[in-house]
Amino acid sequence: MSEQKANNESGWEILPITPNTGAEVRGAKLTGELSEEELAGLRDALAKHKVLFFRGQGHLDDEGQEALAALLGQPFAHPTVPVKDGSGYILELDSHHGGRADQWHTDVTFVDAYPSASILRSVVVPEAGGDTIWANTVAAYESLSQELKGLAERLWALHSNDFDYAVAAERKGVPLEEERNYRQVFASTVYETEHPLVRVLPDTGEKALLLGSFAKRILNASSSASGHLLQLFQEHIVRLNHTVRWRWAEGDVVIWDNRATQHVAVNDYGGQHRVVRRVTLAGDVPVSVQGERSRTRNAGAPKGQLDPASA
Ligand SMILES: O=C(O)CCC(=O)C(=O)O
Ligand SMILES: [Fe+2]
Repeated sequence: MSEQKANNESGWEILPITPNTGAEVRGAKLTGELSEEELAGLRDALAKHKVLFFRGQGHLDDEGQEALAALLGQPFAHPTVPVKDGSGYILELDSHHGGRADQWHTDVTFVDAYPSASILRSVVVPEAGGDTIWANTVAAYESLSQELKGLAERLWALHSNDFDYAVAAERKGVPLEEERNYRQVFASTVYETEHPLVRVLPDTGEKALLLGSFAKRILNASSSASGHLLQLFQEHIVRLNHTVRWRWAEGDVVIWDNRATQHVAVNDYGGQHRVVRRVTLAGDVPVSVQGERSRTRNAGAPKGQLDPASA
């Protein structure tokens, strides 16, 4: 590896895919036993590029992925979806069992301290299609006008995991029954959290927009105004200039900063099989520009027993 290309303390090559979002890392073998230099290099590259792509990590099995997660942070189990059998923290998304994350989202924002990062490994890749796209929510904040930054900094949104699976089931190529089963597990208990639309990231002081498909409405706005505001800011976040798109190969691993990105799995592969496995890392409670922390409204109320005041 030439000096010039080893542009990081890890000794790995870090090749940006777009100027502000996503980099491919070459020369790395991900395990639960990275050196101090590799770990520091990984953290620096993640803070800078927000999404890191690693090809050729076929040596990693579930245990290895969990060991890597434990080295990077505190693994965090999904609040409602059971972990894969025999694993501690692995969430499996299998397209034959309704596992299609085809709406833009940041992972698990319906809880207050949602994950700081996610580690995703591809296990079965469709012959064509099934790419994943990430959007950089720091770049999205920065590209707003001063006026819209000011507005966003004053808004709060309610995030919840409860939504109408029957509506979501209109999606191409997904049998209704398959979708329904998945959604029933996903929203078996209801979580609701109020988050600021702009959070200040603890490590870098960067400001990031916080929305995605778990954001149901803007607080203190009519339902019409709320709908328009959600659309305005969400569409801005996912503008192509803020995104990076990845064509998966088996054995790829992607690590993203879940406080600084949203992502979506493109649902264009019909009945082809696609399997990915994820481990998320525990995060911290967001803080607004004014220094206010996100607020929990419901921490896992059984469905149907929500406080009516919060409906
Ligand atoms: O299937 C994918 O590519 C992304 C799935 C997803 O949203 C996740 O693992 O958090
Ligand atoms: Fe996700």
